[in-house]
Amino acid sequence: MSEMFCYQCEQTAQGAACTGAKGVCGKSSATANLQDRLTGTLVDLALALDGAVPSPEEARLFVDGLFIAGTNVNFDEEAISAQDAATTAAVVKRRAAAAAGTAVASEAAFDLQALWSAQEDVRSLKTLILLGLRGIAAYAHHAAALGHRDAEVDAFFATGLAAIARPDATVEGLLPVAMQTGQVNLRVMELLDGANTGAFGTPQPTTVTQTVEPGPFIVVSGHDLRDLEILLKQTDGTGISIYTHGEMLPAHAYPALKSYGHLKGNFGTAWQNQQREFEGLPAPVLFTTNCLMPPRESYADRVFTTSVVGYPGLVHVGGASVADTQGAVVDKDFSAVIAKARELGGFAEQTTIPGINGGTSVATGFAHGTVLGVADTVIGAVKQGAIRHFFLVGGCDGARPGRNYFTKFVEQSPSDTVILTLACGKFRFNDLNIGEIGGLPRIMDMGQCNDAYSAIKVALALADAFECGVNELPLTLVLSWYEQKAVAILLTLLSLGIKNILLGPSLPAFVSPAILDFLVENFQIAPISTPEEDLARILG
Ligand code: SF4
Ligand code: SF3
Repeated sequence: MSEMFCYQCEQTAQGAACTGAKGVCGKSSATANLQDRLTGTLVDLALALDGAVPSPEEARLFVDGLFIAGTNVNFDEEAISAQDAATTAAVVKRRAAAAAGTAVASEAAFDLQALWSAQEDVRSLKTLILLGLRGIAAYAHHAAALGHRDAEVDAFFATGLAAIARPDATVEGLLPVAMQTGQVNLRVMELLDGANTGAFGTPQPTTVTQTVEPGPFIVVSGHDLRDLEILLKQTDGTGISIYTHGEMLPAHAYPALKSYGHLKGNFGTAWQNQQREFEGLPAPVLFTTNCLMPPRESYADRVFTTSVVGYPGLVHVGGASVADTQGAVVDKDFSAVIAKARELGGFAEQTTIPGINGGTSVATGFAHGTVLGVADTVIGAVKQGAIRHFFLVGGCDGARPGRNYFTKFVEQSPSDTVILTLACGKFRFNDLNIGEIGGLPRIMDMGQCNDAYSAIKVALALADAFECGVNELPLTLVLSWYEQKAVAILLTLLSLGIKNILLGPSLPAFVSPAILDFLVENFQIAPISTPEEDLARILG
């Protein structure tokens, strides 16, 4: 097969779908089709479960198999095939157990083509559910790395996948499943929040330098805090410094991680700038999760992947990253990355990689624990009129030129408004100095996309304090989306009844006109226009 069909992310070709031999992200049709096959096998597993709760091994297959097919996660056909083979074995085992020793008629494998060719509104909702499940899987993966699982979440992988397999599914039948996807995502984000804060403490406001010290160092990208911790342990006392990249920035705010003196600072900005930022880098880069771009030849020899991430030709560090509660040996061994850091030696002199707007440091650590810790100050400031409005300007970044909307929006926001942010879209403005209100910075970084839970918690607490609904708060969500975690988060917000969300830089290709009408009518969701117009309309 040389044709592919993929429309799961914001940069999809012509805003419609990547077809042909290669996607915009660089994914080949062979890889895309293998990912579809793996997804079909996961549907088979869901159907074979027939309502039973997945075993821990089966849950792991759902989590990793769904995550692996996300945007910019894994381009390695061998790795995807191996995941498919392991899932197929689990399907065979389940079917055999269900048949209780009697001969089982071999059932046809689910072909994802059936989804792509369904009636457009059914296809749209089924896609929302599937992509939402991929987002949930990412969060569940990180929580599992810290030893946290949830039976409700595990069971929903099977429920959701079985729903997308139904040939007789209707819009009316699928809408509640899409809302349930959002609710389960809220549960998994809560699980992950508990896992992160339980393991590493409550994030504290922290200013992080973008200056890299001379000497050997390692850049860590992706979202997995557990992998970062393992690497910090293995490099402790070696003279090798660790710098975060992209979504790893909020790691600096966790007490247990910031206690490592060699976790020095942050390198670079959002994922789409990596090819430029890694060019000629005298250090290795470790990708713990997305977003990995096809590496340029000039630096491919220094990029390492681990866990669900993969790219042909890059060195993959295997082994488990499962938390060992007994404090015994951790399987994962980063010595190849460490050896590369020594070989490359780092910069000879102090080197600053400024942010997009020229700033040389960025602040993070304003998760729900911190913001709600000063809730009285915040509430007082709103009541006295010092804070007129809150904006949550957050989400994934990407390469489209229209994304400078978010920088301009923040720059033009009046001085009596607060910008809460999260995920890698913040690199467009987190190095700006736009001042303070009542001792609090006007830009507060709540963390990774994984920490959207923090924003929801703060919004619900504010609504409680003001004795109103979230939609009545002086709060507007201005979200940038790129990949599947954003889909899961959007479904969560809708399932909570949150209205008037502004979404950009473009609306998802997989939302059909009728489903979009439904979202506009029921949730008043709207595309971004210009910062001037949107600010004027919101602030009245
Ligand atoms: Fe295209 Fe995005 Fe799919 Fe890549 S992940 S093939 S860019 S739609
Ligand atoms: Fe998304 Fe890659 Fe930035 Fe976590 S996952 S935010 S794009």
